[in-house]
Amino acid sequence: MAKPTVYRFCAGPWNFSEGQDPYGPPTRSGESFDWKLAALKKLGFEAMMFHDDDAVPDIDTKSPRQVLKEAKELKKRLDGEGIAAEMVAPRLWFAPQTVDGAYTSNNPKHRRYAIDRSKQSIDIARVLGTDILVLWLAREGSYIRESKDAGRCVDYLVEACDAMLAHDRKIRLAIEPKPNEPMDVAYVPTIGHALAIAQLTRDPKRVGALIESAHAILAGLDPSDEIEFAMAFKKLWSLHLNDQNGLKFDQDKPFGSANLRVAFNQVRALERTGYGRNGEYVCFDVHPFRTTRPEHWLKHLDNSRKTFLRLVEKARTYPEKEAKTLIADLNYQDLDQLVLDHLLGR
Ligand code: XUL
Ligand code: MN
Repeated sequence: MAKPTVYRFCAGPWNFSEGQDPYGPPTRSGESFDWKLAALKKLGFEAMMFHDDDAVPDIDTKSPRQVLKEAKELKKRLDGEGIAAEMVAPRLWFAPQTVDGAYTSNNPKHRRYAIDRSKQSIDIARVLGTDILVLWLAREGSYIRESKDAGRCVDYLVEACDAMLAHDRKIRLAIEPKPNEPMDVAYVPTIGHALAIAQLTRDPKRVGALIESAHAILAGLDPSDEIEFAMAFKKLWSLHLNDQNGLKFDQDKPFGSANLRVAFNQVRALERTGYGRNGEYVCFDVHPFRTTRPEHWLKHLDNSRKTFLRLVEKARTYPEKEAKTLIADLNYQDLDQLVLDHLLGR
């Protein structure tokens, strides 16, 4: 039997958000990057994930040389704290060039901007010592269907991936699907879509996925099935655990907050498939509630990990034998109760 996985944890600077939402301003004053780095360390997390402009602020105003210089300085600070860079993700949803899509914009100059910025993110990833480029395809979709050609957009996405794969022989692309928000409908809403795109690229082995619990729930799917599906292809290279209460805006709640059983099944899927055994991190893409006071600023991360580790124990002590007997007997009624009793602690 394989040794139990020792999980390692990760979060991004945006997970220390200040409470702003579309209807109101921040409720906590901003903290510096150094404060966030120290906070991660205090929590005992081992890695940080970065958008390109988390790593190098105001990136579009800086020369490529300056960008690399600042990336190197960041790498030194990370090394000094003993924190690894888990991934880099180009932020392709903020600049005026990405107003109607990045790789799938109808404007060829804007598509070029997106590809160039992605290549630069790969250069940053190389400096920071990670081979994972995460692609959350925020604006690759449509506000109204008639504005774009969905088939052509597949070609554009493949062309963009090919350009990134050609730029660096080692880089791996982890596509993070999400079905909507900010777009009405996204072109890559599920892991199946992401892995299908991978097959069309010049090096399918280097195109995989990142699953976020909330995004899968927004697609009407069970995140544990998405995890098992991606792991069946050996293509789950990163993970954003959080929670989501039904079909509404992306909530990024603490892990297990909305549905403990769905969270348990995700942990069980990770345990069953061996996620983490090749050095993958468990990242929490969670945000503090708007009401959170500064002295409780780290609770959403600490609590997510606490719940995760308790569910690991629940997965490891799950009465497999009893469950097997009930499955063989088609007694799903008692199987259902077995799971509930196990979670409630008999
Ligand atoms: C958006 C989301 C992003 C990505 C990184 O919903 O999850 O934070 O994880 O770009
Ligand atoms: Mn995410």
